[in-house]
Amino acid sequence: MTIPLSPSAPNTSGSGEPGLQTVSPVVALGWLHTAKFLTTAPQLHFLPPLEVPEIAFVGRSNAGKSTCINTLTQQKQLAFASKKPGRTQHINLFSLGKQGATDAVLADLPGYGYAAVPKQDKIRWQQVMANYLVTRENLKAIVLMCDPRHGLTELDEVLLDVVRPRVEEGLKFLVVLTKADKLTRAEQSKALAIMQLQAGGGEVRLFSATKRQGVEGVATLLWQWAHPDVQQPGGAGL
Ligand SMILES: Nc1nc2c(ncn2[C@@H]2O[C@H](COP(=O)(O)OP(=O)(O)O)[C@@H](O)[C@H]2O)c(=O)[nH]1
Ligand SMILES: [Mg+2]
Repeated sequence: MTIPLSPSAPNTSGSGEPGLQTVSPVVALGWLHTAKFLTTAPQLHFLPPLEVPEIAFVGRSNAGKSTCINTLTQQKQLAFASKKPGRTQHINLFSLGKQGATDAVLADLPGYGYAAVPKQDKIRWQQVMANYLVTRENLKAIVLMCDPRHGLTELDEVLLDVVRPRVEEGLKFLVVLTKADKLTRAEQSKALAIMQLQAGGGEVRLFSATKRQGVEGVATLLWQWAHPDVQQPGGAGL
């Protein structure tokens, strides 16, 4: 299925794009390294309303989401904190920025599609996810983890349907093709090309935690999305 997302997401060079500034990967990774557990909530209405940009990580179970978050933040346990009893079906928030100066938040949403989960729980989760993705006001970007060996699953497609209207209104969207080390070069190129078609105007990146492929590129993109207006006078972007 082709997803008609908003046309031409800006390139990541930062050159000449209004509101997008250049940042070194070192700065972007340093910023991500400041991630700290903020709070956890079973449903949207338990989350604190926030003003800072929020970047949500979503994907089917086992897609590599926790590993990706831990790699980006360079913290071995951060997203696995989401595995603690009682938190697996929660939305977990991590604050970013120096102490006392949170400038963005990462949201780790529960993985979906795990076969052993009872149907009732699956339905409940889909409702929580849809509610969050549609109504969370400070949500600025969605990062969808996808194992390129499986491609988009039915639930990924449901998610894309849910977020499409917001993406058309300017919400940023990135597909991270995880575990790229499991593919040959040729398979990687093919997976990238196919997903670029499916993701319409969204960004697509190959990523490998084990080979550290794509880490700097994704980090830079997230930093840019969380700091869009820094150069513009009067626009703090919050
Ligand atoms: N080879 C390889 N395996 C990975 C990579 N990222 C995750 N995995 C493995 O994929 C499995 C699921 O990863 P996890 O991060 O727990 O997925 P989640 O359920 O989406 O949070 C684990 O066995 C990871 O070790 C990667 O970049 N390369
Ligand atoms: Mg996980």
